[in-house]
Amino acid sequence: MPEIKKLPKDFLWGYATASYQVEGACEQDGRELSIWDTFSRDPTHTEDGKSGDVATDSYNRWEEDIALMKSYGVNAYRFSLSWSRIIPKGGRDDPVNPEGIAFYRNFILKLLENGIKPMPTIFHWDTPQALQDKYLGFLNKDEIVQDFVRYADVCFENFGDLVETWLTINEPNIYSILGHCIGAHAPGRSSDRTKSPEGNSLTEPYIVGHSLLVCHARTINLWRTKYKQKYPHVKLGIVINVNWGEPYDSSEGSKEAAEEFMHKASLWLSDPVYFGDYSDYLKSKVGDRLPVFTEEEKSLLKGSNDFFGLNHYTAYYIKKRTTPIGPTDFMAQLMPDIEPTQIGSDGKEIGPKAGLSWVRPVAWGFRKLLEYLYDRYHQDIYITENGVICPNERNLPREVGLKDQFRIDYFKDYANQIIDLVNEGRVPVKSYIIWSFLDNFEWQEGFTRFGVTWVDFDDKLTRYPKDSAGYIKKFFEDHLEK
Ligand code: GBH
Repeated sequence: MPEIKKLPKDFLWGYATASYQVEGACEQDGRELSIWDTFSRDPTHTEDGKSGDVATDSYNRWEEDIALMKSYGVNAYRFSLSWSRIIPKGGRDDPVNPEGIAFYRNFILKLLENGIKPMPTIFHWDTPQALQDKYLGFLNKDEIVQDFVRYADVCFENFGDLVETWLTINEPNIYSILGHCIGAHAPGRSSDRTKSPEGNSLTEPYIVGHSLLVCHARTINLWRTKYKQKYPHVKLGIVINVNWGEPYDSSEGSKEAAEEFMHKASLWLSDPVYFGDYSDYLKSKVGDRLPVFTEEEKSLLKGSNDFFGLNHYTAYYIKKRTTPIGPTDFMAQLMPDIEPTQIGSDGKEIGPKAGLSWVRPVAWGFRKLLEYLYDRYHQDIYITENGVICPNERNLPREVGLKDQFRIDYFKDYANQIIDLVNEGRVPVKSYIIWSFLDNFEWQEGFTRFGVTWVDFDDKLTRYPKDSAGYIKKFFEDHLEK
């Protein structure tokens, strides 16, 4: 038997979800609406015409969910807090909802009782609708920062004694671009007037990204000044979505294009967290559409992460753009010089087709990315999301869907990259959190099947473990030091 390479016993592993994708109960116990409630209640905004009003009803089934998770052997769970459940109207002078606080406090206590470390995300895209109505949410930095920091303070005050790992904001790059350039996510803003009566796809994403970073920086500052002394072991970080961009071929043009892709799609919002400002490279490309940080903001941002929170799913080949950009292809207009493709210069696909067009398994890209990020930032990396959907999984009958070999292969290949990098002493990866605990509301895609648990959306939302849940349980039993 070859010796099995191990991960240290404090390595965190488990599953992730987000409040709007699973909780449902959107007007229960004092919760008020978020921008995702209003956005997805318009049936033209989701693939299946459905909203997350009920989702997987996890707000009501939380005990059952924790028991199931426990049976999967995890030692951590990443979930997000719903701002409008905690402060229904969202604002700094608005009342806190005691039922919201009680729900999350009980939830976290139950996790701990089961040996599962809570990893809450403070903000996973569900801005209170009242704040969007009052001042356009993250388009108004001065207002949103004050409201956000007060919300974070309420979270720290009420759950700070129970949590060791906080994620401040999930994927600010996706919130900015999908919500304010393409208009596919809430609040649905875009220059495309068939989608949105107002919005500017080329400027708003940068304004929103900027506000999100300042919210992160001031939240960290609040923690460090008000709570850190009391809870010195606690770690906090922002979560960035990063795909790997592989140069299409060995030409200089492809190399430059891949670098530009990394900067424009992702490093845009992580460089400031480490270096205190946008890169000169980004400034030269985006020019005066990029907002400017004050000196105070720069110093608060620099060094504001205790770890790099990474959501990673897939890779693309990147080449210099050769084809014209359509008048409403605003995403391409944000990155006009580069073109991502899934077919390589050798004519081969970068990875097998999965159940959604954007997520092909490319495990070697994961390894390259982890090396790249560590070499850039020299900090521990927490994988906060990684996952896949099997080909056609959304349309399979349950008996077939439960046998998710495609997902098993994906996890095996990705997790082994981590094990290798850690054992080589090459990259300090400290967690592997898988998306997702259960099939759920996949934003504009409607209900899909990203979970290791099959949810019967037609019959009482009953949960059935897929094969992958058992595979991963055994994998970590074998690979974690005892
Ligand atoms: C994460 O986003 C989210 O944090 C999580 O809530 C989500 O459920 C999970 O991944 C699975 O998708 O318009 O071609 O970009 C990952 C980044 C951005 C990937 C939006 C899918 C939509 C297709 N996602 N993207 S595209």
